[in-house]
Amino acid sequence: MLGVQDQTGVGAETVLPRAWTKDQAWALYQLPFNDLLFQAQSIHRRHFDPNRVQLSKLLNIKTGGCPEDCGYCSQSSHHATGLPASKLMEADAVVAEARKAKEGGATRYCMGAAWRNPKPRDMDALVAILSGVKALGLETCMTLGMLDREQAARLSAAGLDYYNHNIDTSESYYPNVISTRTFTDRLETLDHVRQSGMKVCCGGILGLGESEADRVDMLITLANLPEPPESVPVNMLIPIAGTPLADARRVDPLAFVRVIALARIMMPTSFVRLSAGRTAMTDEMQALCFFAGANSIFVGDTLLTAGNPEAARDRNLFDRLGLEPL
Ligand code: SAM
Ligand code: DTB
Ligand code: SF4
Repeated sequence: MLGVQDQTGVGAETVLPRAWTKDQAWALYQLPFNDLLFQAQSIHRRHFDPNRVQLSKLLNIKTGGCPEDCGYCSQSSHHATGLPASKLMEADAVVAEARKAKEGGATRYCMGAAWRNPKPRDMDALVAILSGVKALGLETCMTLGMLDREQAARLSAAGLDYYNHNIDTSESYYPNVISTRTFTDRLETLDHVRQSGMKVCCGGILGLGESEADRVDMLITLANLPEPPESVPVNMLIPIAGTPLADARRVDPLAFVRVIALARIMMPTSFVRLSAGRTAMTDEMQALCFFAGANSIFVGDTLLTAGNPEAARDRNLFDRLGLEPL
């Protein structure tokens, strides 16, 4: 394995470690900004077309009333956010929305449900939703909370391509954010997803009050999974009134870009998704994130419950940067 000193010089011969240590990751994170971004962009170009960005569309198929207490979330029943709860949507309604997303240029369709975990009675309905969306030729992703081994196998057999389940932050900061499910519970679900043959979508949120070291630790956990996630969403907290994190300190945009760059270097073949929080990012910050290796975004003016840039703003940004949808 090469030392950090060796890793800072980029060349075709650069060998990345198989298991990242804190020292290695932290040394990269602390490089001068230009060196870090140059290295991230160089690695990005080895594995991806740097001018193509994947477009995904999200739909909340079951809103609010969630028994979990995630400190950032509008949908937790522990916080008075004023969000009305709804039941699981009918398959026809989900497929109609997915069709619109496809017509709008999305190639990947992600569906979320505000659950601790799907109940046995939900499984048939989820399979019906999946077969309808798959039939449109879209890549599919779901995020439904914890899954046991059988549920993961059933969704995989029904054609679900990706399962999203985030670790959200470092193992040591995690208890400050969520108390109703543990970091280990999360890793267990990720293992069930991996064993089922589905691809793993797993990342986190910046802006929960965590330190920069926590952010680096989170990436180490992700990169050191038996297989790194194929998709790594990096969210910037959207502060939600009524949640404990409504007044959390904003993330320094340049520190955010560093995390994107480090994710790209540590997980060179994964999609790094610039996820929640783009409405509050300047075009210049997003451009730096793309340069640092982000190559996937959510499009459409709503994420699950919160806002996202309008299509016209994203089109304008893509035009000015010469970016094309993947
Ligand atoms: N119940 C599912 C779960 O948590 O597994 C549902 C999807 S949950 C809303 C998906 C992810 O969205 C969370 O893990 C978190 O990383 C992100 N997220 C939720 N609320 C957010 C917010 N206010 N700002 C930024 N990211 C958020
Ligand atoms: C992820 O990491 N980010 C997306 C997706 N996975 C499901 C969700 C962002 C949610 C933002 C807050 C909201 O819309 O309520
Ligand atoms: Fe529930 Fe997911 Fe929100 Fe946590 S993030 S409260 S599990 S919907």
